Amino acid sequence: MPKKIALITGISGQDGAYLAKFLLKKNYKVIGVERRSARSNNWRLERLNIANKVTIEDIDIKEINNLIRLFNKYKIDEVYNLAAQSFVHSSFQNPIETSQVNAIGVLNILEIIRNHKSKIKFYQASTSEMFGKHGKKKQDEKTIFHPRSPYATSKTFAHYSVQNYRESYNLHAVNGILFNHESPLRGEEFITRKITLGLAKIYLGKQKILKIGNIYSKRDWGYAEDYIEAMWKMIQSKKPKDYVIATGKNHSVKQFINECVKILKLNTKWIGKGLNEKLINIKNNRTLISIDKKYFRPAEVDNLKGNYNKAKRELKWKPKTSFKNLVKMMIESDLENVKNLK
Ligand code: NAP
Ligand code: F7E
Repeated sequence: MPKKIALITGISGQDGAYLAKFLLKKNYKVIGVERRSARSNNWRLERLNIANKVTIEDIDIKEINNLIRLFNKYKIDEVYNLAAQSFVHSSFQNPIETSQVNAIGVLNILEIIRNHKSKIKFYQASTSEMFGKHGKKKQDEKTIFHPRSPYATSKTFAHYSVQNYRESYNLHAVNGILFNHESPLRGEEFITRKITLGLAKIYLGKQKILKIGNIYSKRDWGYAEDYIEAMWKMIQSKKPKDYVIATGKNHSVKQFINECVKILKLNTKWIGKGLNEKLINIKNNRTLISIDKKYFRPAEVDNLKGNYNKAKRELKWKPKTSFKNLVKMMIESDLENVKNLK
């Protein structure tokens, strides 16, 4: 049997790299879409030892004509659309670019698949950020969206577009509503990685202080590789549907920091309130973490906790990695990274 061909947009990102590794193991031919840039951004594929096992095509998903050429070049079976301007904070500074990629970029691909001769399955990277100010204890597939950022509004547009193309043109298109998922390959600007890298540098004497924003927001943090399997299961299912993927537990940013501090066996305490709250080293009273207003967002998503029962029931999926193990894995990886810094 010929190999199935999977197209991954955003292959240079955290999820793209892990998904490529997963699909290669399943004997797919993997084509990756990457934006051309002067510097190679393949470090994740290299870390996973798969950079030479995937075929890279330089395309920006905002450019529909290049996408059309790509779909004519390969006989694609499955598309995983992971490309996005995915950083919520910068979506407030770049709302138009964010929407062009996260909303119109998705519409570009849906239009191509609709016009294509063969049946192509489509996975869209939807997000728990769409729930925003939800007022529910746990969020599931039926929870009403209340997006709180240009990132979330653009992803909500894409989410509804996928549903609309499924209903209107019978496309095999699914939305994976994934809650935050992290790993040693997470981008350094996201809070989990910012904390593990920052504390690893402080621990090894390479940095004095880490400045962050709102430590009271809560997220349902899972491990990225567990979530990749859910993407694949979703797209394989006979009837295309949308699924929430989460752990069902949440923690605050402050609790994430406390877990890191415990692993590093640092003797610390929190003092002060509001913008003056800080984490200090008890031995010498030095500040390790302080609050900086510039990392706050114009509108915050205070807390997220997912109900993944539908995925458990219908896809036989459940998360495997605990919060404690996730934090440990990230801290240990960043200690190694910092030791190897020149
Ligand atoms: P990520 O690390 O930021 O990766 C995003 C990828 O998209 C990068 O490879 C980036 O390429 C690429 N990209 C950005 N703009 C593009 C464009 N115009 N054309 C082509 N490629 C473009 O994100 P991630 O954490 O892997 O997340 C994957 C997807 O899941 C994203 O759509 C994200 O919004 C969504 N999501 C993530 C989470 C999470 O917790 N990680 C949760 C829910 C949903 P460059 O390297 O060139 O920037
Ligand atoms: O922020 C707070 C911040 O940037 C988490 C993306 O993958 O997951 C991610 O979006 C929380 C927020 O992720 C800092 O205010 C405090 O409440 O790590 P984050 P996010 O915004 O939840 C969703 C599901 C996606 O879809 C997105 O693509 O942490 N926070 N201080 C901070 N956040 C950052 N980045 N930096 C700080 O200094």
